[in-house]
Formats: sequence, C-alpha cells, structure tokens
Amino acid sequence: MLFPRSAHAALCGVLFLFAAAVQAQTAKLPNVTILATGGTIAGTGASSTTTVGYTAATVGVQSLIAAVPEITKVANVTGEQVFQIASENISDAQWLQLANRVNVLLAQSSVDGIVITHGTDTLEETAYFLNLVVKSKKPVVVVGSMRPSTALSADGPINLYNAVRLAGTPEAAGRGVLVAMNDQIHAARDVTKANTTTADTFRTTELGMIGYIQGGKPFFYRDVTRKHTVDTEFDLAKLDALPQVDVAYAYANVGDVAVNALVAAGAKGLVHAGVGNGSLPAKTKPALVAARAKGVIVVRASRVGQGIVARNGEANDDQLDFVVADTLSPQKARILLMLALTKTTSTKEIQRMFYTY
Ligand code: DAS
Repeated sequence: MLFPRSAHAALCGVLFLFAAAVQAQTAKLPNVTILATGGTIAGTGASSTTTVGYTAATVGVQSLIAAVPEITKVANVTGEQVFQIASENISDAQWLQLANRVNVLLAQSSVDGIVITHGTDTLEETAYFLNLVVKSKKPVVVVGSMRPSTALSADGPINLYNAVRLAGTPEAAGRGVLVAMNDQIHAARDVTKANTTTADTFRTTELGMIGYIQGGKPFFYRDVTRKHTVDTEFDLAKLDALPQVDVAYAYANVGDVAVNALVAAGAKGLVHAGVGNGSLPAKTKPALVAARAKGVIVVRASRVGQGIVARNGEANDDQLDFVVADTLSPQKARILLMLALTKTTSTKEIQRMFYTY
C-alpha cells in the first residue's frame, strides 16, 4: 500500500519543523574551536589507578571531544590538533605556531571563542605568552588536567566542559587569556602551577583568581589591571623567531657559572631568579655586570613566588642599568623580556613594559 499523500505531507512538515528547531538551537549556541596540543588531559595510563607514571599526549582532539558529548549541547565545537606533546617540551616555534593559529581563527566572525588543551607543566607560560600576543578580545581559555583520561575521577572531561562553557560566554571577553581548571578561573599573568600532582594545582596565591565556574556557569569577581591582548605593543606578524632569554637561579653559595655559561651560549636577555627581594649574591653579581656590559639585558626577578621586586631595593638598578620584574615569576619575566627584545634594547623602555604588562 502506498504511503497516503496526506500522511507523507504531514511527515515532511514534522521533519522540516524539527530541522528548523535544531538549526535555531544551533544558531543560538556559541562557536568554540578547541586547539589541542597534548599534555595529561590527552594522557593515558596502564590502569584506572595510574595517576603518575602515565603517558601524556596520546589522545587526539576528536577523542577528547567525543569523551564529553555534553559540550555539543552548549557550543558548536570544532577541534584541531595543533601538535601533540608533553608541554615540558614546548618550543618557541610551537608557541608562534599556536599563537598565529589563534589569531587567524579569532579574526573569523564565525569563531566566538577558543579553548586550548595543554600540558600543565608549562601551561602558565603559554597562557602568558598568548596574553601578550593574541590580537582579539574574544575569550581564549587554556585548560589541562592533572589526571590522565584513563584515571578514576579524571579531571580532564569536566575541565574541558567548563573551558568550553567559559570560552562561549560573552562575559569572558576582554579579560585577557584565561586559565580554567578545578572549577576556578585565573588570569594568565598571575596564575602558577603550585603542586606537582594534585588537581587544585593552579593557584593565584596572593593576587587571587578572578572567578569560579559553578554548574557550568562562569562567575567573575575581579578583573585584571595590567594590559593584555589587543592593548599590547607586541606583534607576531613580524616575528619568525624569539630572542634567546634564559633564567639563572640563585641559592646559597651560588657562583657565576650558570650566568657565564648562558651568556656564552648567546643569551640576549638574562632573568636572575634571585633570593628574597631579588637579591644578587656577591659571587654572581660581577658576571651579571659583565653580561650587561656585553649588551645583555638583565632582569632581577625572585624565586620567592609572591610580591614585588623593588627597583633599587636589593641592588642599585639605576647604576647597574638592570630591569626589575615587578611581580612576574622568573619564567614569566623571561617571556615578557623575549617579546620586549623584539621591540627594543632600551632598559628604560623595557622597565616600562614590566610595569605595564
Ligand atoms: N608532562 C605534563 C605536561 O605535558 C603532563 C601534564 O601535566 O599535562 O605538561
């Protein structure tokens, strides 16, 4: 028996209405691109109780997305595998590749926000680098996990879901690059990995996180004061490499071997991770003075982790022609100095940058 025309017409009508409803619903959802780079969030272990000694960077972006079907209900998600590494191995070239891809995508009106899945070891560094070179106000959210995807209570799926929600939230725009982990929202400039293995490892100890994600909804309580993204003076378009900047760590009885070796290896900038308020040990200081005399830019930072390194406090920076890192950690001071050196070698200008970003 042929299908009666009237029933056929009714069925077509229902299908059309359903398709229209899906299209309307999809049209309302934000378009979020997930750029995957590796890390523990893409890691796998031998068993569900393997939370250390697993292999990072083994799961591809489509599998990460498939493992959290809930994200397709809150955003139109697309995924790209930019690279697949454990983040302790990330290179300057990969930073430039990632940042350029972010800028290309965010320039497209069809992209509302970006999530970057990343290893946690250098997550804060990549986030701060992007904070200085991304040229869009749209949300960029960097996310990782502390347990591999195969572990009991893996934190990756909920972290990824929260990051997609945050990247799709208009209120997240204009706040600089964000780090979303463990239901918390941190600003890229001030967050750091504070524990080797626990899920609450990302902290902004004294300056404070900027918000929470509760039930998938972001809540903001403070904003950042330093310039970022569209308000920075750094431009990737003219960069195909980054200047070599290294960090020399201070400790009891330290000498000048590391400083001299780094200068000999071609460092254009040196960040001294001093003890206390950026103090310069007597056996290290002559090597830093000699480095400066060779044109190397010297930045006094501190290994302490919190607080301001005071200019002309523990050393006469005016007389030595050194720069101070303000509150930036040594690893983040290195990033700002790398970008500063793409613009100038004036210590006056570089010091201004450290008080601006
Ligand atoms: N090796 C670590 C990294 O890729 C794993 C992780 O914590 O993401 O940063």
